[in-house]
Parts: sequence; C-alpha cells; structure tokens
Amino acid sequence: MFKKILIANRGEIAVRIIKACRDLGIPTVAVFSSSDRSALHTQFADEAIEIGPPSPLASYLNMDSIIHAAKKTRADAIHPGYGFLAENHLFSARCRDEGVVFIGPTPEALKLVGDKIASRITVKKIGAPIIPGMTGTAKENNVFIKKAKSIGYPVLVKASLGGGGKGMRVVNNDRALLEAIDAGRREAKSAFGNDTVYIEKYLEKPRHIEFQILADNYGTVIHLFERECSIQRRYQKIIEESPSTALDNNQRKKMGEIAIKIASVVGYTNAGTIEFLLDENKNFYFLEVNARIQVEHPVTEFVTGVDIVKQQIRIASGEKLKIKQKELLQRGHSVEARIYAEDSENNFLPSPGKIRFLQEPRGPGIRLDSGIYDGFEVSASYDPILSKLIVFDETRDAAINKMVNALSDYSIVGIKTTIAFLSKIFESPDFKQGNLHTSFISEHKEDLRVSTTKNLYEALAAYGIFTYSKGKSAYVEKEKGIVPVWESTGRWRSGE
Ligand code: MV4
Repeated sequence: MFKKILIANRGEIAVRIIKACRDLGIPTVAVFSSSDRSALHTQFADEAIEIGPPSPLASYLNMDSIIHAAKKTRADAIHPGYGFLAENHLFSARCRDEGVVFIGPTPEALKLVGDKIASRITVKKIGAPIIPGMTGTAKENNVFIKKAKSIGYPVLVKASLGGGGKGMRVVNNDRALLEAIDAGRREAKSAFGNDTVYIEKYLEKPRHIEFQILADNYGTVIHLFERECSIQRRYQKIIEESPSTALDNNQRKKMGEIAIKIASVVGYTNAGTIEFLLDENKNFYFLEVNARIQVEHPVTEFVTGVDIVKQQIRIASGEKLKIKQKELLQRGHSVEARIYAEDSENNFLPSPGKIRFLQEPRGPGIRLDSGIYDGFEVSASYDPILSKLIVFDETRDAAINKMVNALSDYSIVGIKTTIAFLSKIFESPDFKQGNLHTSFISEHKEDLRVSTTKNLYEALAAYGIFTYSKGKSAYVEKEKGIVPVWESTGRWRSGE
C-alpha cells in the first residue's frame, strides 16, 4: 500500500479523497492555489503545499508544480479527483515516468477512451450498440452530407476529443450541417488542439444512464450497476440517482455485461463509467467512457455499500479486486443533488462571495460531501460546486421525500445557491413519477421558476447577522453596491 498520497484537486472531491485515505491509514498531501490557502481541503490534509496562483492553468492544471510537490513531500501516489488533470493521458504518463503512481487508468487506456471516434470503432467491433453515425472523420463536406442523409436529420456534430458538450451542435439540414462542421472544427481546435469532428444521429429526449465499473490490474472487471443522470442543465448533471426507474433487471443485466466488455476491450483499469443513452423505446446506445471518479459516485456507494474511492486506491496499489460480481446487490434507493453557488433567479450566474451563515442537514441516510464552511470565501476562479447532498432510503418515494426535507434544512447565507431550485425539481410531479429525460429542465422552465426564498432559517439568520453584528459582515457587495446581508437570500415576504 502507498505510504503517502497527494490529492491533485480541491473542494468537495479533495475532501472526499482525504477521508478515504484516512480510513486506509494513509497520510495525505493537499495542493492549493494561493486563493485556496484557507480552503477546507488545505486544512484537512496532513500536509499542504502551495502550487501556484489562482488561475487553474497555473496551479491545479500545472503538471510541473504538482509533480514537484509530490517529490518534495515524498508522496508515492497522486489521486487526480475529477476535472483538472483526471483524464489527461499526458499526466498519467508523466506520473509513470516520474515514478509516482497515478490513481487512475494507464496513459494508453486514457488516450483510447478520450477519443470518441476510436472508442466508437472499438465498441462497434465487439458488437455493442453505438449511436448511428460516423466511425471516422472526413475532409470532404459531401461525406458528412451523405452520412446525414442516410441516418436522417437531426444530426449532432461532435468533436472527437474532449467533452462537456464543447464543439457540439444539433443541425436540421445540409446548410446548417456545413456551418456546424466549420464552427465545431474551430471550437475543437482551440479547446483540445485537434479539429477532428464527426456526426451522430441526434437522439431527442434520451435518458442518460451510466454504469460504474471497477477494474483491477489483473484483468478482473466488475460493475456496480447504473446511475440515472438525466436531469442536467447545459450538459451539466445536477441530480443523479440509483437505481434508474427506466431499467428492469433483464436490461440492467444486459447493459452491465456490455459495460464490462467495453472496459475489458479497452484495457481499462481503476474506476470508470460507461455512459449510455436510452431512447424512448428503451433502446440503449454507447455514448462515451468517463475515465475518472465521478461527481455522482456516492449514490452508487449508498446502494451497493462499496467505497469506490478506497477501491481506486487499493487497485492502484496493485491489489486484486476482492468483490465478486455475483455478491453485489443494489439495495434501496439513493438520490444526489449538486449544490452550486449560482443565482437560479438570474440565469444561473456564478455567485461567489463569503459564506456568512451555514446550517447543514443531518440525519439517518443523509450524506453531505462538502467543500465549504461558515466563513469560507467562494472563489470565482473555479467550478462553483459547493457540495453534494446525497440521501438513501428504502424506496424512491421515501428518498425523494428525505431529500426535500434535507434541502429545507440546508441554509447558506451570503451567496446565492441552487438549493431552492433543486427543491422545485424534487417536488415536481414529473420528477416524482420518474418521467425523466435530458431536456427535463428546459421543458419545465416555467414550473421550476424560483421567485421567493422560502427558507425561514436563512431569512432569520440573515436578519440576526444584520441586527447583531457590528461592522462590515452585516453587508455584502452586490452588483448594485453594498447591501444588507439578507438581500443575498432573495426576496422574503412575511406569511410564506
Ligand atoms: C448526445 C445526445 C443526443 N444524441 N448524442 C452531451 C454531453 C456529451 N458528452 C454527450 N451529450 C449528448 N450526446 C447524441 N447522438 C445528447 C447528449 C446530451 C446529454 C448527454 C448526457 C447527459 C446530459 C446530456 C444533456 C444534453 C444532451
């Protein structure tokens, strides 16, 4: 086992990884940018080392700085978390060259699964269903036009490298297709340094279903069942659950077996996710491989009882998988909500600033993976995720109910958050009935409008802070100037 692990990340996931290390008795090293000097992950690790200025390129994406920190602290492994360098094959290779274990897949596997065209070819070869479309790129426009004709509009132009919807465009006719190819190429070139694009049939209102995989270094691959992540905004998942209401045990078994086959054929090791889209007739198609621990991993941990981060560390240290596929069960139901520092009343604009009051939900079956504390300053330099609230109960209805209660016990004053918006989703009849698809939020825009903050605790806390605190802390800086802290909680009317 490792003697010391460096965590090349920040926020809630860095804290989550440090907890797994502590459980395994492994000392930890946090790395932090100059603006994260007093961040939770910096305080929580056994050692912490500054790696550069706030800009991600200069700090959390700075391979030299991170490798240097690992050498200096004699860490023998690096956990990359999600985002930043997690799926970067050059970083995985660099770790290998420097004699530090990268807790994740090999550079070769990362390179293959990071290339969508290459993975489509590989997945097609083993006879698994891929979304209809190209399995190569082309220079000539008429190759694209011909393919679009054969699969039928609408089609989706995608960049072969990278992810997150960058370079993606839906088009409905030949002329729009040619424009989208040009634009997609330019966007992909500047984002990923590679202008390879291809087209797929655009599936309308699919469900997004993914299988969690664990693969050791000796060829054993298991899956930990599925997560449904259909509730998203701008390609960003915000609510996830396990199990999915869309799968019966038959289809679950079939998709799980295919996920294992895909992971095996690409030589995948460590934890990963095989993503699928499910159409309205429940046909499923391979979408892509996510080669990292995912934000939504806790729902799988709740229903299977497996600590995925601990498994990642054990696998990377060369242990064999001890869990057997046939011993695994999906028990009960788990739901996760991502809490962002965003203004849901104002087009989800980031809402950085200082947290003035914090009350966190707790109770049986409630887990809060958080990167914040009372008094913490949320930076504008990074992804605005603050925390994840994950609940577990015997049934889906009970889990949703628990989530609604837990969200109402969650008060954050000083910045705007998505808590009230999330409550609206969980209370919506379509969500409760499990009528989910990736356009859920845009189709329910009107019902999901948040106008008045109804959190009594937040309003009272803000009032208390304003009344009793002397000096600056009673006021916050907003676009319109310096305002009393309660204005950051949204409009409040008595009698709600
Ligand atoms: C698709 C699709 C429909 N048809 N591909 C979005 C992110 C990128 N990684 C893949 N994505 C999609 N690809 C075809 N052919 C719909 C999406 C999509 C989506 C996928 C997963 C999770 C959320 C999503 C939200 C909107 C669109």
